[in-house]
Amino acid sequence: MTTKRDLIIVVLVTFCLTTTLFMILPTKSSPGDGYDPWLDTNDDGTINILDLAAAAVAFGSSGTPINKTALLLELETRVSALEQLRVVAAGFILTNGTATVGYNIKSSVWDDVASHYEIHIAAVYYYFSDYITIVTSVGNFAKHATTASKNGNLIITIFDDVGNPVQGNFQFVMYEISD
Ligand SMILES: [Ca+2]
Repeated sequence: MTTKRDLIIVVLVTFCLTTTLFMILPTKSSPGDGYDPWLDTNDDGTINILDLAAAAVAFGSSGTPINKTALLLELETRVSALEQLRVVAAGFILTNGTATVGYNIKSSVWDDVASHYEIHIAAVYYYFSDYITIVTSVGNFAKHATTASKNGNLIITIFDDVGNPVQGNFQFVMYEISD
């Protein structure tokens, strides 16, 4: 009676012999000839004995199959969604206008005359209604922030609880929605 173990041994021996044969006989197939990336289990661009050996080792195992095509489509959908709503710039700005951490911030200053912060975003001519900019003021006092644009720069004004423009730490994220 042939057991499962015997069958696996037979398969492995067959692969070892096949390996030897493949080493002796030069391959005649050119790269890309009938190449199926789904069969290339180690993703090295070649279907060879290494891919077969991986299947041989896993021979007899079982589990929940995955629908590779559906998985690929799902990933493409997610990437597409990420591309449609893209972070253009972000940062944490201190009271004096210095960015402690920032993404795509070319410069950031406090304008003492205008009483607002002016942020130059790298490679962007900022117009307030072309982007989605979220600003959050930092602290435990009643403050709110507004966005505007001036000469292609992002303008952020922080107001205190009675509506006076003030200095204060804040953080912002700017998104771009693609058409
Ligand atoms: Ca391979």
